[in-house]
Amino acid sequence: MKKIITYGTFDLIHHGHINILKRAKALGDYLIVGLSSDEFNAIKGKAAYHSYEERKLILEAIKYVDEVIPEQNWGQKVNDIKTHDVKIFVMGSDWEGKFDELIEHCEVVYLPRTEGISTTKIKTDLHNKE
Ligand code: C2G
Repeated sequence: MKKIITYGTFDLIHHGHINILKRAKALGDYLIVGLSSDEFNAIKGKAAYHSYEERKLILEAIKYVDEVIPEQNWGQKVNDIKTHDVKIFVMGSDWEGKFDELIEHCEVVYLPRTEGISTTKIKTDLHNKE
């Protein structure tokens, strides 16, 4: 079984998230998502609208996602790749080059981001409509 892994906050799920999950899954047979915990989001300087449990429930309902594990720190990726026997690590192109050290352990693929959508844009657009 060819396992793929990707990581993120996946707050206020939108079509940009769906696109990368769909394309990541298409690279193999089994997609694991390392979902940022609320505590790790604080370290990333992000405050998600939905809690970890709510974001996990939503991700698990997406047909491209086979397993959700918590992402609690920047350094767990190598261990995750080994533990889960991951063949390909996937991230959006905004992370291009940032995780190339993982090439020792698995294939590293950066996929083009979906233009025109982001969680921040959703929040801003909604605020401006008030
Ligand atoms: N993404 C995308 N297109 C968008 C928005 C997001 O392809 N319009 C991708 C991002 O590139 C990322 C994934 O969707 O691969 C999740 O995005 P975020 O939830 O914003 O994740 P991020 O905060 O980038 O956290 O250790 C890695 C970090 O946890 C990544």
